[in-house]
Amino acid sequence: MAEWLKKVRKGYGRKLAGLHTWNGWIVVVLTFTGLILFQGLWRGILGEGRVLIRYVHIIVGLASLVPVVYYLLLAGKHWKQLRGKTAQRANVVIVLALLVGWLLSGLVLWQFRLVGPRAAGNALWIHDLLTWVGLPYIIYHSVTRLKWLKEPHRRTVKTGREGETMAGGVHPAAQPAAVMSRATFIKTAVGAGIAIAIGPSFLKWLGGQLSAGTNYEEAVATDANKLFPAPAPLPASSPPIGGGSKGEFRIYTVTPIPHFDNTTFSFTIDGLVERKQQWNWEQFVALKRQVQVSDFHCVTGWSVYGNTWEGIKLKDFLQLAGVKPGAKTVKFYSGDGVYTDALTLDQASMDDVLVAVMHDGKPIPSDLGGPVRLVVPKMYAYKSVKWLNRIELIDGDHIGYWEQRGYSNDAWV
Ligand SMILES: Nc1nc2c(c(=O)[nH]1)N[C@H]1C(S)=C(S)[C@@H](COP(=O)(O)O)O[C@H]1N2
Ligand SMILES: [Mo]
Repeated sequence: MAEWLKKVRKGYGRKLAGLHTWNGWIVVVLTFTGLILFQGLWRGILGEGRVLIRYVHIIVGLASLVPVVYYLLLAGKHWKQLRGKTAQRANVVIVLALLVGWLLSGLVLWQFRLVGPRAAGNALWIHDLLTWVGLPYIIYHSVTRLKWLKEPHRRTVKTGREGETMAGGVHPAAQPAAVMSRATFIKTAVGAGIAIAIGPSFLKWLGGQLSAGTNYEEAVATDANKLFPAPAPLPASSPPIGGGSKGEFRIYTVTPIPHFDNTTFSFTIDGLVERKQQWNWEQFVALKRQVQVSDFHCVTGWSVYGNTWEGIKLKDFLQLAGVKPGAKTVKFYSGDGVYTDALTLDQASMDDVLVAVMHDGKPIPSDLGGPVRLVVPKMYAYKSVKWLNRIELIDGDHIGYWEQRGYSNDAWV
């Protein structure tokens, strides 16, 4: 055996225990940061803290490679030691598979730019699936392994003097069977608790994966916007020429979801323009629209393919208002009062940048940024401002909401 390997394996039992503890803490940190990243609720509350949490998640995730490799060096001996202990061997395999699966899919997600949206989408799917299957397993594993849950004869309680337990008269293994049932009861309770706590989100996630469009239909059905008349779809939009979008939007917002009616809706173009424009809903819905099919990519890894959007090209708006010579940047405001973003004049003049009013032949529901949202297909979706209600031309630069909080100003997919 190589000298270095001998060194690694010296003090094997102590090292194995240390590894287990370290690994446990890594999983705890990854769980908390991961759940925060997953939960839409935290987006607005944390702001730039979210980007920091993402870094912590990535760095600790990468660091989880260390205990895995270290364990593999000790694995031969450990495996022999577990001969006959099927449950424990299975546990080792499951935990290793989870860690490696999370690590590999996490690497792909981290390098989303290199791998492109398809691979990132698949990696996100695997990362989520492993989480929904693996996390309950690991929680169950750690809770049921707590010392106070073990039957007394399996506890390694040190007695003051050697042989004292024996002298006490009752051999621990001779404890009545009732103790066993207590442990079984608690394990069952813990399992049920986890199922109740995590089950619904898991089923919801699974449902979203299996039946694309359910959430969307729900969002359309419960649309909080009350705007009349409803936009009438063009023939290309209904049925959608894209055949209907494939994938699930995840509803992202940094504010409570705003909604609008005819008295609160308005749409404005101002700043460095020749002719400032303002529309109410009746006027806005009468503007001539176009239909376009495009893909939608979020930086966090999910995509929705083949969306049929219907709306007004941004470049038509710019032409209508007349851009003044000094203008350099097109700034977008959301009706949520918080979110903004910007494009250069060149980017804003791209043919596929759309001020969208309909998606797959239906009004865009409030959850998804309706009645009016920006769509910039060639860029990550943080440029696609939801509840768009104002376009301003400015001479300087503008750093958007997420760009201020650490997202790259270069959003090209
Ligand atoms: N007003 C506003 N627009 C927004 C956001 C937001 O939080 N607020 N999130 C952006 C991000 S990061 C993404 S991925 C998409 C998500 O769109 P969806 O919620 O319709 O899926 O909206 C973008 N536009
Ligand atoms: Mo996003």
